[in-house]
Amino acid sequence: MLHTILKAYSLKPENFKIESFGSGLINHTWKATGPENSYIIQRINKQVFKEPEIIANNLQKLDEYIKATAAGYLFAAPLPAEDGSFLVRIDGDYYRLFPFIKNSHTVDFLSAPEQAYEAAKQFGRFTRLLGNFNLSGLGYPLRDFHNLELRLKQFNDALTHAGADRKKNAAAEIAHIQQLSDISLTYEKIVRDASIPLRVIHHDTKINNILFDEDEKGLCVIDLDTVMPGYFISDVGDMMRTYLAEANEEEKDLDKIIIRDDFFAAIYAGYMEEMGSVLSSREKELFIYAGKFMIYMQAVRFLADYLNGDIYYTTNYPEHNLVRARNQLRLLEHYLAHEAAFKSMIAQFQKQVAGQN
Ligand code: ADP
Ligand code: GN1
Ligand code: MG
Repeated sequence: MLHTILKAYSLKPENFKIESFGSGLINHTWKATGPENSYIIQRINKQVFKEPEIIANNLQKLDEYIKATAAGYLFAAPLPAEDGSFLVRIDGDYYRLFPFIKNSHTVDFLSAPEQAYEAAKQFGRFTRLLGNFNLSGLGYPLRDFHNLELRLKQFNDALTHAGADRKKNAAAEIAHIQQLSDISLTYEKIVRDASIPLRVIHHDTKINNILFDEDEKGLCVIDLDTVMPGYFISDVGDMMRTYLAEANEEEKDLDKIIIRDDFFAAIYAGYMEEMGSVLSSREKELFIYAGKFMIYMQAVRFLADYLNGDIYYTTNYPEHNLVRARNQLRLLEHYLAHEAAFKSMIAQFQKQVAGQN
């Protein structure tokens, strides 16, 4: 089957060594290593992305815009197949091919604040360069992807339908989610008042969605399936969620979840270097809220999936989603305790910037 895909791109399968690649939870990825060029083959998860054509259209439009306005920017777009299409359909599944970006690598854990800075700068640059892109030209591959109000509703539906065992196992986490539900109010007000603008947002700013070069400098952002109109809090918040602690969402030993303030400073510095002159003052006020928003939403999503019987995220053991939810709730608790420290770091940055001007 993977051979058929390579052929659809006029490549000779016998020249390639194909292996599973990466650690994403949604799509399936392979690396096809060839004598000169290598490629990433990806099967789109059709349970999640019901209309993969929307992704292909979005990426094509964004690629054209970038080529016209920011030549030289590395945009990790898929390649056209022999017939010109950006998706290949085989046995009801959709596949695409990307050039494997040479001398690049991803990391699953951040060991130095410089990595957070590089990643934040890349994600900030992405949104900045697409600042004048006409949003009406972008489709929604996932409707309401980061609609926290709806995620809470889905969580409540899951709770209504969950089996007694799962509900009992998750009793403490369910109560915790319910206690913190006010986090959604700020989001709901943002939407109601349209107080901050929609922008071209990546929506999955995990560290393994950044390619680094051999000197650990950021090369580009990848995993563009969820690129669509959204709020900047999604991208900044997911960086907070995934960069601040060394232990990631898979960690079972919750005592290993420790927030590193210097990583917060690095995210702020990197993102603001690109977006500081673009964000409105209201958006800037929401910088810290972004982390609460995303960590909370991820806890809600993992716990809802546990209650639903693990139908969305790949799981490797029975309580995997429950452990992930517990992990995210612990991270959120620490995040809330660090808010004052984050505020004073931002104030210090602003003083420095004012001093420079
Ligand atoms: P998922 O949606 O499953 O997270 P990704 O698009 O992030 O899938 O790809 C999974 C992994 O494959 C990435 O974390 C990265 O290591 C690698 N990868 C993806 N695209 C490229 C590329 N163009 N060049 C090099 N590596 C890539
Ligand atoms: C999924 O595809 P991947 O693993 O990068 C998910 C994100 C979650 C993330 C949690 C389409 O991302 O929203 O934050 O898992 N993507 C989708 O690890 O649901
Ligand atoms: Mg990814």
